[in-house]
Amino acid sequence: MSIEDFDPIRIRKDFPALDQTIHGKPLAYLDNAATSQKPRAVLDVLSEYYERDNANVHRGIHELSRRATVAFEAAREKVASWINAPSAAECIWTRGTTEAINLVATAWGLDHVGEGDEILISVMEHHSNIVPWQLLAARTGATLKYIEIDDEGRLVLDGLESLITERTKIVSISDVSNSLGTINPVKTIVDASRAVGAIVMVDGAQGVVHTKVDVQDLGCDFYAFGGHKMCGPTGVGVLWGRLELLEAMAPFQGGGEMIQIVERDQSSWAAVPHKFEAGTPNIAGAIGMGAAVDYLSNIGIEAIAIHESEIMAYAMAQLSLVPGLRMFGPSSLDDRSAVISFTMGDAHPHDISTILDTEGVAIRAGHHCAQLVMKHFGVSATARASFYLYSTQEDVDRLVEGLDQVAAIFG
Ligand code: 7TS
Repeated sequence: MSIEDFDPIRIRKDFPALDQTIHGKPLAYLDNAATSQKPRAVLDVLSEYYERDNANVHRGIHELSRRATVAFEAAREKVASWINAPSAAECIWTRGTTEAINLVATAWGLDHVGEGDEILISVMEHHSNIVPWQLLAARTGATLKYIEIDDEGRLVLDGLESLITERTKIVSISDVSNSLGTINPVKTIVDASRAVGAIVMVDGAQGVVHTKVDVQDLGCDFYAFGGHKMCGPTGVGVLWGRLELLEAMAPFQGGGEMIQIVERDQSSWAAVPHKFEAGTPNIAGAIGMGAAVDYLSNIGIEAIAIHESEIMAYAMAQLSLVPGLRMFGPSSLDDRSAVISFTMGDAHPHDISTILDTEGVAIRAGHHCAQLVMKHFGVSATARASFYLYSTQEDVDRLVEGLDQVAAIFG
């Protein structure tokens, strides 16, 4: 779809949850960085699967199992092409971004990271891309290091050579920050990591939602993302990894599906990706995520990105007029995604969010699982509005009107 044909009002009609009132006011859903709403096309695929095709995958020799398996594997092909993975076999179904990062930190990390080695992440990471590496460092004796951020919430990359050294085994970085919206120069980090032979993992939970991601072009080794922020169901996500790395890795969890032969004292493993998919997977979730890829592909991620940057330009301009409002993150739209974190005078972000909720405006308030970002900026929490393909200028106006109520109460 070209941007001329892109019509958020028509797109909104695809999302049943957007069509409701909250406390008597139409819902303005601005919490998309936490999770997106789901289009009818995805909801239908989920219920059709359960009503017609429900069976376990790769197991039964019966028609329903065949259908479920075909749809499950077709969804894998869809998510692979969404990120331009060289092959669907390199895409492992996980519970979400968090599990995908834990998979790498455990299954790759425990065999490749040791005492004296270094793991590099950044201060702006979501806790999902911090805690797994802390656990790995504690288990192996490795050192966890951080790329700092500046006062606009950008990575400080001066002196990157002194951070990424021969001791660095893995660098794990988000392509887009969930709390600041910063779009990170992942390729620069990949180049510096390649120079010393370090592996690069990208936390793509927020990136893949808003822009075209091409893992081959990025040059990273692992890319993690989930379904629920991109119009798909919760509880499903993908780890993409380079085939040679995945093949050399030990399994993450043991159980059914991931074995070739089980003997009393040992077992051998199924081929990638099944080696990493122990137990009954989230079959409906995977199929639903495939349907979300179809839905977004039909609209076109490029048109969605242009729409979001228009909404962001409008929102930043409008919010900059609100007295006492402080925005965090890059001031330029060029390296900023569809997220605005802010504080307002002395009003606590939870109070801002509560007042906005009474006006039907849904935002998130808190530390956004990014406590290191909050610490950097000397705040305990922020309010956060985040936009998506169905966001409109009217949503932004509703937010600004709601903030007038906040100002009226807090002065
Ligand atoms: N990484 C980033 C950058 C994220 O934004 C999130 C979720 C995760 C990892 C974890 O994803 P999960 O689906 O496995 O939980 N971010 C948010 C958020 O900003 N508000 O709620 C969840």
